[in-house]
Amino acid sequence: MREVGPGIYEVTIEARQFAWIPREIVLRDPVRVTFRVYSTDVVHGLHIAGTSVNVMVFPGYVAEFVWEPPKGVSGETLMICHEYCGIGHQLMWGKVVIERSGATLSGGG
Ligand SMILES: [Cu+2]
Repeated sequence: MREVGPGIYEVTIEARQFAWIPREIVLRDPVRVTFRVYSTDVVHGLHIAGTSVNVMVFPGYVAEFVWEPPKGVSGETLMICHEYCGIGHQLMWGKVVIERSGATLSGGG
């Protein structure tokens, strides 16, 4: 993961039975996040709970998409696998942490 500009992130995630690598992603005041997700084994599905992020991850392809987290989104959430990928599927989760430097959140936007 790298921050290429203020709030502009590029995140590469490896999916494999039964983990996301890295397991935790911390984004400070994210504006635009470009994800590149690939699988080293079978089909997986990436969903970041409570957000619109939901993408299939096929071996041999890179799933690339841009996410602009709404300003009201902050704190910790899970990234889970939503495509059954084997007997350890339910163990396949990670964490996304969004830190906001603003003093107040209106809850909107
Ligand atoms: Cu899975």
